[in-house]
Amino acid sequence: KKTLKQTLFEKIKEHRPRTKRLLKEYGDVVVDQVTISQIIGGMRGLKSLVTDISYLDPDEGIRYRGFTLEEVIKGLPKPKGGDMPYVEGLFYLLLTGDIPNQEEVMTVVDEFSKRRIVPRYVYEVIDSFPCCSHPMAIFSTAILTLNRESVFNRQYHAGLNKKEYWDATYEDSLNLLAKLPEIAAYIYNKLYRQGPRIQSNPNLDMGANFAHMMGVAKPYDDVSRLHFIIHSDHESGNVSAHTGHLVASSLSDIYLSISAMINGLAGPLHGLANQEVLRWLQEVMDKMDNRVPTKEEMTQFVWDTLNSGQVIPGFGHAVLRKTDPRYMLQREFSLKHLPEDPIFKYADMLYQVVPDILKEHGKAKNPWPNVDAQSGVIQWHYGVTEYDFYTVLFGIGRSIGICANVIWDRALGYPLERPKSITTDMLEKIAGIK
Ligand code: FCX
Repeated sequence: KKTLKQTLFEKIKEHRPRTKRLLKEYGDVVVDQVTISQIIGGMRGLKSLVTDISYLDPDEGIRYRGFTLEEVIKGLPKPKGGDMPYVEGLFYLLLTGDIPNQEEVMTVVDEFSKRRIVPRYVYEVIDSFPCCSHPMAIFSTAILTLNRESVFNRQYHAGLNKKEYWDATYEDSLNLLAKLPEIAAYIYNKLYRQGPRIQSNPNLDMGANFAHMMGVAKPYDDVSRLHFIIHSDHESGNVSAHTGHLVASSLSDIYLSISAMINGLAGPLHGLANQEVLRWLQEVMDKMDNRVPTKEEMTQFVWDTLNSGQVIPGFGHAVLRKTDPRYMLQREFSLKHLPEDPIFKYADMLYQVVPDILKEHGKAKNPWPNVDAQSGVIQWHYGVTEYDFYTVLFGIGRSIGICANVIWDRALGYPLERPKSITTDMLEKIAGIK
């Protein structure tokens, strides 16, 4: 019986010659050109990164290792009685490209369970945070605190061979991923519950264990699995994935890299948008005295937000040009489990009115909803109403994809990332103005 690590190593050995050949024989082949608007405009659309973990098609949405989200959810093994697959199975898929069988998934569940215990000092650091700190700042710091545990650092300083970097990074990644639900549930309890914390249950898979520690009954285990799976990866150029990859490219360990990517995820144009959606909806609800607004009333709220120079959170995307399949999956879940939920009705009303308004507004290249327009709605329904916490959940999911990416970055020997910058003067010369 092969372990995940053995299977991964076989895949790495198969893949290495492909990268080597591209570099050696085709290194000068032109892939893309870069324009001034791309340089000033956040490198939008510039093909300058490589990853095999996932690919984002503007019209179709994300594929993990070639599989659509529907195929991932259908194909991965599920726990007994669950509608959503094991998150550990997703990690297997992202790392190897193969859909694992039940037995293979259980070995990963077992690995995670063995590595889940969080050192006491992490809890002490969390406890010492001043009041009103944002959970993302606490989460990022808790992860950073674990940097002293890094297997990679220890082995690197003992003279680790480059070819083995991925192995130590794999160990660090599993050690960290297994602890993230524990850390997140502890932060949640400390900030919002303050009762005795619910200890984790080593017999449960990641999603079920998280639901158990949060003290939320079924189907919150499936909610957690779905949430972690659909948030795990969105190819390489988004702020969190890119940050994780960039920081790791200097051989910073996985704790430093994941903490950094969490900080990028915490911005309102990226992961924090899911919190912003709920905050915005709450404002609307307050104004409406909790009554579901008419289409006309909602249209007015949306225009008021746009006219005051703010974005509509949960809509638009830098790459996608259609409704986000991650949004649709959550919408389907909501239609099945919480069709009468008032916040869901609000969110659905937004789905009906916002795209046409954004088209009329004429700025956003993509008027359709993204993942963040729905995720908070589901959390709210199951009693997790503290929306400041929502991006932490996104962060657990995203860590899975970024760890897979960094392990492969190291396996394929990707170098330090270091693009070149130029000055405005130089741009003006290139443009022929000067
Ligand atoms: N509401 C209002 N205006 C919007 C908008 C929205 N939802 N989306 C884009 N625009 C505006 C932009 O602000 C920009 O205006 P400007 O010309 O005055 O600067 C213009 O439309 C063109 O932007 P566009 O090219 O379509 O989008 P970008 O690639 O620059 O940015 C994001 C993409 C996602 C940042 C943008 O659509 C946005 O701000 N959306 C709201 C926040 C959000 O939901 N973020 C989460 C995205 C994602 F799913 C995630 O990372 O989690």
